[in-house]
Amino acid sequence: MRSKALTFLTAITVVGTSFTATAVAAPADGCSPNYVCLYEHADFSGHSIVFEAPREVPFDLVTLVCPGCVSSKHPASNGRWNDQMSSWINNSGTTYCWFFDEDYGVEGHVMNTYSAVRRLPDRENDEASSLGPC
Ligand SMILES: [Ca+2]
Repeated sequence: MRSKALTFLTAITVVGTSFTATAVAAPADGCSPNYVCLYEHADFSGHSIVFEAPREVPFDLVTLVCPGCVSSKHPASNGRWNDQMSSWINNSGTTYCWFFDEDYGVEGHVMNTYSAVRRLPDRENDEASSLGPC
């Protein structure tokens, strides 16, 4: 599993060219070196938002707008990054953690260096509200 993720990251670093810290339209086809990339949908699809590591902000997903983002689990979060993340890539040397609640609250989940999750389990899908180095 880990080797597959690393192989994937190697492949996508060649094509990754987005360096913005704002939401961008699909398709999100890569995550540049030294960036953490969050995706609205599984398989690194839908809207995406990227953060350069190890920057601390903006990690409060509750306040970040995501025009067009739709959460089937939490409709009240439509249009924001709160409760949207379904897949992620950490293409940096910094370990991050994402949390169910804002301000790094409730149930942290480790996002290891140079790794990716293509599809969060149902229980964790559309739940991330904050993240940061950990
Ligand atoms: Ca989602």
